Amino acid sequence: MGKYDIGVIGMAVMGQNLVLNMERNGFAVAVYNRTTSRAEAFVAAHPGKNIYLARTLEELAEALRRPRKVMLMVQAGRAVDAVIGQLKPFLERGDVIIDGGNSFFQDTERRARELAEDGIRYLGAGVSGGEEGALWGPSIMPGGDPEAYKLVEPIFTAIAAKAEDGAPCVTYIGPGGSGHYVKMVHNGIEYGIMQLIAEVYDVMKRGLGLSPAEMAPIFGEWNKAELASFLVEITADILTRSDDETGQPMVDVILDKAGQKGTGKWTSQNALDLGVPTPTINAAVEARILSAFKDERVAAAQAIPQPQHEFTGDREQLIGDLRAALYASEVSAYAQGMALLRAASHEYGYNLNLSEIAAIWRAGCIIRAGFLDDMRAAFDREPDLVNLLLDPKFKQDLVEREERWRRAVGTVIQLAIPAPGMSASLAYFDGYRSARLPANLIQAQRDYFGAHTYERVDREGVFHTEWVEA
Ligand code: NBP
Repeated sequence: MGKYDIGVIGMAVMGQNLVLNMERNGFAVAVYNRTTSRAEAFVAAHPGKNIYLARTLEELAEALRRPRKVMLMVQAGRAVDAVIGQLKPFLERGDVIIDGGNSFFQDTERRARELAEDGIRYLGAGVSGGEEGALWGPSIMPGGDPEAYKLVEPIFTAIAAKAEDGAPCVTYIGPGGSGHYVKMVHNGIEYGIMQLIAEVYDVMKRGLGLSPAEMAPIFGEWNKAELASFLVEITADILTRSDDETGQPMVDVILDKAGQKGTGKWTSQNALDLGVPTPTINAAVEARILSAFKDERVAAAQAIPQPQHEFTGDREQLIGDLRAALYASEVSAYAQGMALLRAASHEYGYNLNLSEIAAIWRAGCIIRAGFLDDMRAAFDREPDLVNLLLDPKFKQDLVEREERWRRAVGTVIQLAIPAPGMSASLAYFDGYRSARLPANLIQAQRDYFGAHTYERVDREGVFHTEWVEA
């Protein structure tokens, strides 16, 4: 009979750090990696710890207390299916597999169904916080079999980040693939916020001609108040860093081609499938895609005359406007993400608790921010809040900043600096609070060329007009 509390498969950076976190919190951990040398090196680098090196999956299974708990920290996609297939013969009914990677939520639904046939319980757990989070306390979003969650709850509660009020940043999210769904939307919001900060940086660079060293204290200052957040904090840090080789600001020697692993794109794709607007997230995904066209952009920059990017107005005012615009745009991005979660909760029967989700994003994760406390309070006050923009606190915040937000977007457009995230965030706000949109004309056009019919403002029914007189 095994004596280890949990097994972790996948000894890349996330797996290793989660194991160290579990061990530090008093759990005995058995580890396995496909390439054994990697696991050997890890265990050898941490002598004296309560970590057992399993060289085979059979050894791993033997080492674990029953019912076994095995957490996968392998690359999302085929690797997860491969590991499950290899591990299953050594498991028994009632054992629990937890996929802690960034798996697509529908893959998680499928795997849970398939494993249930053999009585194996499955959890899909989103883990956010990068390598530091994994080591010192991530935000964890577990979904799936509720009984299985009870078995891993003590471990997850111990290793999760703790919010300022001491609450662990983990909660049972819901059934099926809901944990990975929430992690996907978390990452979509993350894409949005990163893009918004990058746009502000671009205005400071191209519009105001500030050096990274001059920008850093501005972001540092912003991080002390309403914009306090991990991403603003690391931006200030990044901007102070110099390249060891050239002495140049680090950010200036990094090629402007953004990578992506898919979670942002999945969020946009799923939002389109569910019919939920997420324009800031979509803009962020597209901005990363456009950034990858580096050679084409360089050629186009030569071919097409460049306007004057430099700002000649009141510089202090523009910096204040950018601050207001960043905050308001971030709230808009969160509002879109939360509205998507709300729709998915209905569509997939996830029964999501948006207040708890905001609560577990307060610490440990990449999108942690001071205002998540307010967001949690908003969904506490009104669990059925249809949109964060309607919450009294956030509504007031945005209305107060509206003039500066709008002036910032206008200025940035004048300067010909692309700010698709900020513009999309404002357009979402303007569109959402428009009682009337120009969709009446679109309906007329559809009816004109395709006899798609329309509804009327003055009476019930479905109508068609013969637009072209015979
Ligand atoms: P990676 O995503 O780089 O995956 C590497 C691990 O997967 C290695 O242990 C590798 O084993 C294993 N693996 C692969 Br690849 N194919 C396999 C297969 N067919 N069978 C068995 N093992 C296989 O590692 P990571 O960056 O630590 O991330 C782990 C998970 O956590 C991913 O889903 C990731 O998206 C997610 N995540 C990462 C971060 C982050 O900041 N990195 C943050 C949040 C979530 P090998 O050593 O034998 O090649």
